[in-house]
Amino acid sequence: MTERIVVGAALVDGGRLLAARRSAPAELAGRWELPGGKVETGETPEAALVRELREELGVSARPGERVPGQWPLRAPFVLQVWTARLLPGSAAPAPLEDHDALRWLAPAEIWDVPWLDQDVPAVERAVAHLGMG
Ligand code: 9L3
Ligand code: MG
Repeated sequence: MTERIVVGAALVDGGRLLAARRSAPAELAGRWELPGGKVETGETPEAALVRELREELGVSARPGERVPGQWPLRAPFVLQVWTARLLPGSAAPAPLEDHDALRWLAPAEIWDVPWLDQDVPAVERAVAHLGMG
C-alpha cells in the first residue's frame, strides 16, 4: 500500500508552540496534536500545511523546515512535521474545524497537555529541532 502523508505544523510564535485539542473523531477527541491534515493528490506537503492551517485555524502561515523523521499513524498514513510561522498580519489562530481548544505552550509547558500518542515522538523531535527543549 502506498504511504500517505499527514502533515503536522510545529507553529511557533513568540517562543511558544501551538497545540490544538481535537474535537473529532470521537476516539481522538480531548487529545492534543500538532494541527494539520492529509496531503491531497498533487499537493506538496508544504502547500498542504498552509492550506490546513488556513482551514482549521484561519491563519496565514509559512512553512519552515521539515523536522527529521516520520511517525506511523493508522495505515497507510504517516505523520511528517514542518516548522511554521504566522505571516505578518495573520489572524490569531481560532479552533474553526476539528478542534475545540488551542494553547500556546512555553517550553516548560510542552508536556502539560495530553498529546495524541502518535504525536508524542513528533513533538519531542520538533521541540529539539526548535531549540525549545
Ligand atoms: N493525525 C495525528 N496527528 C496529527 C495530525 C494533524 C493528524 N498531528 C491523525 C488524525 C487522523 C489523521 O491523522 O486520524 C488525519 O488527520 P486529519 O485530516 O483528521 O487532521
Ligand atoms: Mg486536521
